[in-house]
Amino acid sequence: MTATTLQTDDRPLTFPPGFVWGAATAAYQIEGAARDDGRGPSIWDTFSRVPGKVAGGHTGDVACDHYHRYREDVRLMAGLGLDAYRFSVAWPRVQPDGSGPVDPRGIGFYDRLVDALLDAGITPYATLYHWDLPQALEDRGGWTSRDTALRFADYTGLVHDRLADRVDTWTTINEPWVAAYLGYGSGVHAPGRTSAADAFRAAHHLLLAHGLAARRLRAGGAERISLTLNLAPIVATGISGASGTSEQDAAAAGLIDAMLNRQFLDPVLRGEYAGPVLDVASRHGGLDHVHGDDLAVIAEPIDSLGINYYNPTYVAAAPGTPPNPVYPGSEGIAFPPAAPPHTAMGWPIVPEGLGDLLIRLSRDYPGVPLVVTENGAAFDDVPDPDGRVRDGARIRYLDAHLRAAHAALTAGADLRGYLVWSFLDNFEWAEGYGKRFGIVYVDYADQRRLPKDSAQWFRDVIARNGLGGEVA
Ligand code: IFM
Repeated sequence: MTATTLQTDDRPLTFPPGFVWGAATAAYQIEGAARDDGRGPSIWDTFSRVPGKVAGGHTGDVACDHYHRYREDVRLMAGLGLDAYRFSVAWPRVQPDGSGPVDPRGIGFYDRLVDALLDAGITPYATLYHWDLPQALEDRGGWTSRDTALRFADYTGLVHDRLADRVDTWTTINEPWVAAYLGYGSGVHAPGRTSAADAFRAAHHLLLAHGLAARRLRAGGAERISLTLNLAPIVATGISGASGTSEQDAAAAGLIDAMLNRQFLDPVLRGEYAGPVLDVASRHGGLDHVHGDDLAVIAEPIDSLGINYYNPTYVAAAPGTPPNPVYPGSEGIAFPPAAPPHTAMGWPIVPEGLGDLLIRLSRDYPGVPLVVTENGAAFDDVPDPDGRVRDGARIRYLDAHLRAAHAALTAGADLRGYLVWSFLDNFEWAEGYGKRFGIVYVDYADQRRLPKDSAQWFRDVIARNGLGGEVA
């Protein structure tokens, strides 16, 4: 993609009236209570028990015990003044084996959570799928099976019927690229399969599931329907990571942009697959899983696009390089490491990337309002002896990204809200509990919550609907 990097400085700035401030989490990462109230096993319960798959052998069995502590958590959210809280519904709580009637105990939890949020003046943003596929469906093919998309549409209808009177903002699926390419391509996420052909099939069925669910939600009267994608500017760079790029570097960047970004944006917002995606897919298992009117279903209009932004991806042409398993077709492409600074995940800190992304989306896919549904950083937070978590690095990270988002807004991007990832420290998938993304610290030994300095800072941002001049 072509980047038009916007300049920012540290002056106070204000966001438009009605801008939505929030925080996000996901069910498997925080709820725990993995066997309570009839919840069935998900692919993450299975995968996290496979030795070596998750750092420290951690599982989501207990996580932040949010299932039992949601009232305390909602009180903390209210104390920060959040406008919106984005949570995900655990499919295996609602339908323990992925089909059949609703388990009233499982959906009952979300009933209570939504009521608690509304009582606290916080708008619930419900995500229907954040990677915890019922294991019973994986046993029948998982996302490589078309039937899983049909099951997802039924599940969506059941959850919507139960919560529609109080929830009007719905996200179908979180980060289908991650679910498909880390889950079925590289195998570093559940269910741990390692087949490019399976990853393409999974990606298509996740998109189909989104489209079918969006239609179901629309038919049920849902007001705001969304899909959340993990998107990144793809930056052509020289093989050493230095600037000075060739046409080959630019072509490499174009291909990776198609595989990461356009593979999802184009079907949803244009009703077509990008040419390079079709080329690569046809060389990896073919396209027989793409049926006649699938793209029309996938392109069901949405009311906003959710963007999860963490960092750009750098690529360079490097003949002879074997393919990266998360990017089928990437033979001859290297991913040079980015210059510091990095977060504790090793991800480069590049706030301008968020501004570039928002501008690019507004230019290439006009007409759809944008919401940053995740942005944040893991750092090695440790409470001081006085119990305070001085996470100045996170405050600087968030401040810089909000400045970049504001610059994009000023340049015309239709950005409606910003949700920090994450409200709580939580189970960071294959990294276990070692990586802390929260603005609220969780002491996993006793489940104490300690709002970090960044939480207090975010409260002030929300209260002034913008940024002050000085940053920690
Ligand atoms: O923790 C994840 C989240 O589940 C999805 N988006 C990225 C986050 C950080 O890796």
